[in-house]
Amino acid sequence: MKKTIGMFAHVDAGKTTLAEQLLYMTDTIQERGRVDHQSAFLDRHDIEKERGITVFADQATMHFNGSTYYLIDTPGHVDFSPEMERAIQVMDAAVVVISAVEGVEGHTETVWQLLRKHGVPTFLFINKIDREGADVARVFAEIRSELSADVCMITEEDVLHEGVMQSSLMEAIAERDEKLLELYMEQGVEVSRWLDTMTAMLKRGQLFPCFSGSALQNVGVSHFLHQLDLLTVTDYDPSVDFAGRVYKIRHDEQGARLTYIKAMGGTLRVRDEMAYFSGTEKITEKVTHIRLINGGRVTNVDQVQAGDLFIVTGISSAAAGDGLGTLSGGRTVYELVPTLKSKVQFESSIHPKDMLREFRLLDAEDPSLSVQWDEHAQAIHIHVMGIIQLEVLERIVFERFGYRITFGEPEILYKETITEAVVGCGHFEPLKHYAEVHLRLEPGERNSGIVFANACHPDVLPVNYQHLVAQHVGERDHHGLLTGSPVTDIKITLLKGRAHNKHTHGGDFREATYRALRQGLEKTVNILLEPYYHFKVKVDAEYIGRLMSDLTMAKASFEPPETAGNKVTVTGSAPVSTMMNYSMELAAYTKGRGTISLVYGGYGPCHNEAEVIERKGYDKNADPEYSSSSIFCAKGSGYAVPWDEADRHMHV
Ligand SMILES: Nc1nc2c(ncn2[C@@H]2O[C@H](COP(=O)(O)OP(=O)(O)OP(=O)(O)O)[C@@H](O)[C@H]2O)c(=O)[nH]1
Ligand SMILES: [Mg+2]
Repeated sequence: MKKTIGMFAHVDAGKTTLAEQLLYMTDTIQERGRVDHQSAFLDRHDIEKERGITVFADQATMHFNGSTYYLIDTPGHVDFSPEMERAIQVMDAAVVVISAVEGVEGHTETVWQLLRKHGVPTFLFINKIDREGADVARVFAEIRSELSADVCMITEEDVLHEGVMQSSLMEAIAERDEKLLELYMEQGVEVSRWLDTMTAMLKRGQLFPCFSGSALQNVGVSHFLHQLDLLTVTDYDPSVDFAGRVYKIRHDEQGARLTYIKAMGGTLRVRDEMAYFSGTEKITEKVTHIRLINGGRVTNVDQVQAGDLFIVTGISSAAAGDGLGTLSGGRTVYELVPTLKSKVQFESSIHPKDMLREFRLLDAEDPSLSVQWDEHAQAIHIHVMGIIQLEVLERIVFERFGYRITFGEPEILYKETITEAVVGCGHFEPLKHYAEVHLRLEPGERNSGIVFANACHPDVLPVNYQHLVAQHVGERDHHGLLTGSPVTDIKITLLKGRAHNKHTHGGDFREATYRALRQGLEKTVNILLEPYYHFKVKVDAEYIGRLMSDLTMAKASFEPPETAGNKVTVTGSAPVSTMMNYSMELAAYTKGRGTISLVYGGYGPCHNEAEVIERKGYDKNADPEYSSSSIFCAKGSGYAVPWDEADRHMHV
């Protein structure tokens, strides 16, 4: 059997250490590496070794009990969570590691929600029981109240593999399966039947087995591995047509693109053709090499089968999240998105376009960067999760490309949206050009992004032009009127349009679409949005007064404080802009005893809209990339009509 297992957790819970122990135990590595000794098999990069944190989701292969395991170790640091999220989609099972001292932390909850959304069967491992202050019972109770009541403890006494199952575990299963309970009451049930039921429940997300131990001291790890092996079952079929999913993009030293794929079905051989969609375009390309990866080692192979994870060369533009073969066309939408943006700074002797080329490579590997080229200012901007990510990027750019760079102070990534529906029209007709587009813009649900719909009849506008409009709506972030920030949460419907059978050229529909969008924005009400955190702050009772006044200042909304013993917990949501530096302040006034978890909670109306608009100083009439006017043609030459007069001139 082939199984892909991922390690997930809050930073420092012990994912890499546990993975290392599993690899050692299965004879994959001869010596146990240690994160603290900079010798871990899975934290190979210098940056990871120096900082003692995982930055890249690396993988290793191990064999156990006749099965092949692909083990993916993900970063726990929030700044690298997009890398973690990209890995989730290929998991057959996940292991969530939780420290027996720190318990459930902010990022543990984020990881848990994502795993539930993707329906990944999940095991829990309460780690570090050797440390002072470890309390498995307390942490287990926390897990049941904060993550799921369907988590059940499997101790060594339960020993499922020796044909015995403890009655407490049977009870937990029977509670969730009435038929099995009835059968059990009537005639008794074989242990194998209990096991099958439990495995099925795990797959459906109705039950989550929990273990405890010490990854560092090798306590409970063998028991955990045996149960993991017993309870994860996959049924990949190598005989069907090939289906795959891209989970990562990298480049080799020569800049050749390496596409990391998991085969979900079928068999893939070197020189096979592979089909996928890039945007709306269908691409078919030949696979030139297939390689298996194990830590830093890479081996060439002729073929791979369903359930395997491997690297392919020869594929030019499939991106992480894309489906391949019979899965082509499907793409994963990511939830953990950056809330900050920053400018790339470098010496004037380096040509910006050279730097841009390198950043486009990084962008392919981490699409959450959303690398943007500002033609007007000749500057590169990226989206970022946080400061640590920027420090790591500076190193990566130097090591890989030899450029010394720095980043501008990260700024909040504002967005804009509309609050009233409107129809926007754009017409583009300089001499010998022609395109006209009518779009309905409606406020979408918060955090839904831009959604495109088509209500245009093919008799009104031929289908190929309709596709062009769809493409131009989706090809980039569009500037809003207030600050030039990307517009979002808008449903855009193509109502009608017109092409000319001689004069419509490539690019004309882009002009008309952008102008229609912009004219629509001019005609309706625009508001500014900013990112919010969900927060949870825990302080000693004596600090609650200070905390409440700080939260009020930060424009937070929150639930009534909850008291447990001497500790008070406050949960709520607040703008990223007012809370991003609060952890330092909290540590200072609570003398390091207060804890805070900040989890990205989507966009909401900006708390200081007027101030931000003033500070940004965006002039909507001077944006070189956007115009709300339309171009019409008379007596052989084009002339511009301002947005508020353009409707009367439209041809359709
Ligand atoms: N005492 C004790 N320390 C442990 C245990 N497991 C891990 N550690 C230590 O905890 C620290 C973090 O361990 P890692 O394995 O790097 O944690 P991680 O979850 O991979 O961290 P990130 O990848 O940065 O999110 C290291 O100093 C480990 O030696 C354990 O069972 N007991
Ligand atoms: Mg790690």
